[in-house]
Amino acid sequence: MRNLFILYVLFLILGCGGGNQQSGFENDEPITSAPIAKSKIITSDTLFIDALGANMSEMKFNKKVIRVPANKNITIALTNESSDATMPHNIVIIKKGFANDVGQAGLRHKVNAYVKPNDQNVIANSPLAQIGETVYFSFKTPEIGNYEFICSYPGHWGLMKGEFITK
Ligand SMILES: [Cu+2]
Repeated sequence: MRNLFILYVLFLILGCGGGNQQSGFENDEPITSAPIAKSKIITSDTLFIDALGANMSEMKFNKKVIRVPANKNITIALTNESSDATMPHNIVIIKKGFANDVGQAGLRHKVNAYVKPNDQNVIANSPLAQIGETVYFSFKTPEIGNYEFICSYPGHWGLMKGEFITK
């Protein structure tokens, strides 16, 4: 229900934006790879990330590096491509070097997608995406710098991680 509400709000916000503006992202690879079916709330500032892998040893994000403009409102759409129902994923943008701290702190906060509320080391996080699900979240990117992203689902952050760079 809460996710539906967030989607509705996003739709209201993003639905008003023009579709012709240039993307502010500079990426080594195309940002968008999403099928048309998801286009309802896609804008040029939506970044698509996939969580891949059918088991604990294969799990990973489809990007190792995310580059975005600093101080800019963006939306991340995370799709869980796993076929294993025991593999929910999220994406958490964190201060560099705090993957284990954030993961450990989130262990007791399942209701908050395994992120400790008001964790000082967390910049933004998505809800949990169950298999086949796409979750969306919007936030203002931090000032110019190097950050990290992880999945904070218990046991995942060792493999599911990457660099988050703003410039
Ligand atoms: Cu995960």
